[in-house]
Order: sequence, then C-alpha cells, then structure tokens
Amino acid sequence: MVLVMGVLNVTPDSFSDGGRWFDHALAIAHGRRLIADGADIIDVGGESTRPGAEPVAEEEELRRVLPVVEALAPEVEVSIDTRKPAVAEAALGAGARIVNDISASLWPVAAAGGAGWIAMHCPADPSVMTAHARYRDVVSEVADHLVRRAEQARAAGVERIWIDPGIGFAKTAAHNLSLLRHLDRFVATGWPVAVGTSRKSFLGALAAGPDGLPAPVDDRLEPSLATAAWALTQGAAMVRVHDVRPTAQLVRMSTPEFAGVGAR
Ligand code: HH2
Repeated sequence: MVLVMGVLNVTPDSFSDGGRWFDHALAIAHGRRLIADGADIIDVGGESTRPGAEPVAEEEELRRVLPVVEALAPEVEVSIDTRKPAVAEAALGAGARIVNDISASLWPVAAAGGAGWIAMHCPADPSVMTAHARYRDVVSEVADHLVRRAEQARAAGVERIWIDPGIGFAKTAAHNLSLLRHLDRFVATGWPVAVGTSRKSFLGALAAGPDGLPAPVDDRLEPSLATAAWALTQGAAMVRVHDVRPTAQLVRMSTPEFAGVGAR
C-alpha cells in the first residue's frame, strides 16, 4: 500500500502552513490529528526550503523539532526533514526512523542510525535554487543523480531507501510536469519513489480561476489530490502531503483490496 507522509512544519515561514504549528504543543496536537487522519509517517521539519528561504541555524532547528519528534515517535513512524547531519542525528536519537533529505547527501547518518532515507533531488541551496532550474533532459538528469545516490546509500548499509524527484526544487512548472509525466521512469529504476506535490505553486497556476489568477495556497486541495492520484497510479510508493485525510482515503480507494470489496 502506498504510504501517506503527513507534513508537519515547525517553522514560522513554510510556504503553506508557516507559523501554524510553530508552537510545540500545537505542532504535537496537529501531528496527532494527522495520525488520526491516516498518516503512515509524520514528516517533522524545522526549516522552510521554499524558494528564497533563509537558512536556519542548527541550534534553532534542533529547538524546533526535537520536542515534537520525541512526543510523536512512540505513536507513529517519524521522519526528520532536514539537510543538516547534526539535526538528522539528534532526531534519530529522539526516535525518528527516517531521514527525509532534500540534499540527498545524508545517507551516512541514516546508515549509522539504522534509519530509512529519502533522497530528494535539489541541485542547489533553496535560497538560490531558482537560478539552477536548467536541465538538458530533466527526467534523465534527476533520475540518474538519484539512482547514483541510492546505490551509494545501499552500499553504505541503508536498507530502506526512497528516491524523490524534488518537485518544485530548482524546477520550473514545465520541469515539474515533465517529471510527473515520466514518473514511470523513476519507478522503473526499481527504487521506491516518493513524491511531494502538495499545495506547490505550479499547482496554483494550473488551477487558476476564470480570472486567470493562480489558486491561492490554501485552495489547492483538488490539484494536490489529482497529482497524488496520478503518482500512485504510476507506481509511487509514498506521497508527501499536507491534507492527509483526503489523501489517505484516495490511497485506500485505489487499492485492489477496495476493488475486491466493491465487487462482492
Ligand atoms: N517538499 C518540501 C519539503 N520537503 N521532502 C521531500 N521528500 N519531497 C518534497 O517534495 C518536499 C520535501 C516543501 O514543502 P513544505 O515542507 O510544505 O514547505 P517548506 O519547505 O516551505 O517548509
């Protein structure tokens, strides 16, 4: 069954939920709501990586995420969304079991901690990544890069590995659509594929209203669900989403088991 990863940003400035779960108690309560809604994994992050975001100091990132990881880890599988080795290591110590790594470079930390690892493609620091949205062949370049990293991680002893094309990370809308259209190429590598399209800005443009204005960030549920549905029909193993309840239903409704029940 496709895994639903629920996003929990303990940040003041994330692009869609910045500031909403910045307080630890609110973050933990939201995490529990996402579990009740059907999340298989809660992805705790303490640094926004939206285009142009300012980096966060290590100490501050640790302060943001550790109490939340500690509180939720006994209740659900927790991933830590970070690009800092020390934050990943401390989060694994606090109970996290997956490193969700937008730098695709932290496999040694995952290997040392016996954790799973998500290798996401992002060729430059988010503060400057928009200028790096240049590819000759976006699908081949991203897939080749991720496969090389996944092979290194496997050789280092990481057992659970996912590759993620990094939708919206140094990608234009055309690149994002191309990666989604050719998701089967990622699936065909044999590595489990994770995909995160939820509420991202290219969806706002696609879901523009009759006035031509992009759909605002809090009005992108339908395109988020449509792209999650596309990803799972193409063979993705995990979808990373803000709206867990409808996505978990979508996943359940798309399984052969459900079809079997319907046929009885
Ligand atoms: N997208 C974001 C953050 N982490 N991790 C993976 N594996 N795949 C993604 O597509 C991905 C990710 C960006 O979304 P969000 O966390 O909601 O926003 P922000 O970076 O502003 O906190």
